[in-house]
Amino acid sequence: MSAGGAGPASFGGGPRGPPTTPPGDRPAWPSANGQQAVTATISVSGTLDGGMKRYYGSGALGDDGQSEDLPALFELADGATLQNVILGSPAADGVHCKGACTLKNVWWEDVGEDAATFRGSSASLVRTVDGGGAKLASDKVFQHNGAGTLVVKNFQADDIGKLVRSCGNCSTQYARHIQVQNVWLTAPADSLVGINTNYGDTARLSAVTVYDDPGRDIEICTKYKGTTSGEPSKIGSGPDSTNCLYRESDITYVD
Ligand code: ADA
Ligand code: CA
Ligand code: CA
Repeated sequence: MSAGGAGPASFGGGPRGPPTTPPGDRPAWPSANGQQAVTATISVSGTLDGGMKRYYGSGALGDDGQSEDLPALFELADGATLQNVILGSPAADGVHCKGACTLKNVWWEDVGEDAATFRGSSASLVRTVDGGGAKLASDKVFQHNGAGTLVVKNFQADDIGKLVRSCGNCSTQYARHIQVQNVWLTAPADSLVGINTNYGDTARLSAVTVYDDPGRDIEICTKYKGTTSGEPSKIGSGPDSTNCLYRESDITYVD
């Protein structure tokens, strides 16, 4: 292969570059290229490319528990990109995004309270998670607390609670839209996506592969009645034409 066109063959692809794998192929979990303790939240505006370094919490960020209001290892400004990063353990509250941020090829080896939280009050906001993966989430991986859309694509998750949840009880609630495309989920897990139908949430799912769930225990799209205080109540699950927008054929099971 020549060094022209799409770029030198030594760049892109593989565990050290951005995902170039076509839809359908699950990439290998990457190995870290060095590591760094994070003792104070790293603010990101523009792009932070970690070169596949592992970042793990220490000191004030050394909490591996499930208490709410933990600080994040990375806090992304509106428009920021975090890429080629591994979050090790402990990971506290992972990544916080204030607006239309992008997480590209970001991997969580042992999710903290959650992996990433998305905020921002504009209905036109779109944030994107492209590539990467998450393991060992006691509860949620992606917490959508803002308005607008969250896209998760080319992502793998293994032993989690929920992959994406539209906040069930945030004090300000919004209509939230979730797109999950080309995602590999390995049991155990409670749910792929959880949405609040009473606030007009939608989830569009395509090319989802579920591994090791012969009992079909994982809920694909769980519907709740969200609240602004107290616990949300579960209404049901499964595809429909208004909120959980997918067909059974969008989900492939590999038992
Ligand atoms: C839980 C909690 C929310 C919010 C969320 C989060 O769902 O009920 O209020 O704290 O976690 O962002 O982690
Ligand atoms: Ca939480
Ligand atoms: Ca959290």
